[in-house]
Amino acid sequence: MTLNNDLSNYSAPLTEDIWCLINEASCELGADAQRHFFEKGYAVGPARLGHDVITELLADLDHLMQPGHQGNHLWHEYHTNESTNPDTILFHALGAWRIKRSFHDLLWHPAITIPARQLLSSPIHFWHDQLFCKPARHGGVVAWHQDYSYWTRTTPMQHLTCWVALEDASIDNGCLHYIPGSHKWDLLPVTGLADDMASIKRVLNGEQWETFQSPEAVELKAGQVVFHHPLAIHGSFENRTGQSRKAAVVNMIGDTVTSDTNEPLLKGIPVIPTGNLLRGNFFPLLRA
Ligand SMILES: O=C(O)CCC(=O)C(=O)O
Repeated sequence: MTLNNDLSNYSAPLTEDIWCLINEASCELGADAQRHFFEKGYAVGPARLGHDVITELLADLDHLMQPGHQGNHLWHEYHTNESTNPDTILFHALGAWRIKRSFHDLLWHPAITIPARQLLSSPIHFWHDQLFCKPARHGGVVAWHQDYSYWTRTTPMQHLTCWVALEDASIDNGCLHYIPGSHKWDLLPVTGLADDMASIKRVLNGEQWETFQSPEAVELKAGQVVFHHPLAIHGSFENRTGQSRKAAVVNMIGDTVTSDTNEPLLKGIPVIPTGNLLRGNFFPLLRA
C-alpha cells in the first residue's frame, strides 16, 4: 500500500490482520478489575503488548522526539519540554498516530480496545493520543489533574484513558499515581499540567487534600496498560533515576460524545459544530 503522509486518512489498522493472533479473551477485564475501576477510578489491564510491538514503538518514538522529523506539521501539540523549570524535562505531544504506522495501529490493539469497550459499555471511538516522556535523571512531573478538566469542549462525559507503558515505570522513575475514589468528586478546574505537583491544592478542601497523603502508585512493566476514569485524579513525580520513562496514551470516547464548541477540537482539524457527534477520520471507530 502506498501511504498518504497523514495516517489519519486510514480508519483501520494499516498492517492487515495485525492483531489477529491475539487471544481476545485474554484481554478482557475480569469482574475484580472492573469492580476496582468503578470503586477506585482505575484498573490495570490483564494483557500486555508484545516485545516486538514495544520495540517498534520505541524506535519510532526516538525519531518523533527529534523535532525536525518528517511529518512534524501533523502534530496537534508538540512540546519538547512542557515544564517551565529548565532543570526538568517533560516531553509531551499529541498526534503521533498521524505520523507513524506503529502509533496508528496501536489505537486498535485489543489489549486497549477490549477493556475500553467493557468499561464504557459502548462502541469505542478514538479521541486523541498523547506521548509523555521523562528522560533519565532530570524527568519532570505531571501535576495532579483530572483529564476531563481539559476536555469540557466535548460532552457528555463518556471518556476513558488508557496509559501504555513503553518502558518499565516504577515509583523511582515517575510512574502514575492515583487518588483512589477521586473519580466520584466533582469536576475541578485546570490548575496546570507540568510544574508544581501541589498546584491542585488551591482548589481542594482540607478533607480532599488529606487523601493526597496516600496516593496509589501503579508500577508497570513495558507493555502493560492502565485505564482510568476521566475524573480520576492522577499525576506522576520526577524521574531522578538513570532509566528514562516513556509512555503512550490512547484517549477514547463512547458513541454519544458530541462537540460543545464551534472551534476546532484539536489544532489543525476541521470544526465539528456544537451538538454534532465526534465522527470522521479524526475520530475513527476502534471497536464496535
Ligand atoms: O504519563 C504521565 O505521567 C501522565 C499521564 C497523564 O496525565 C494521562 O495519561 O492523562
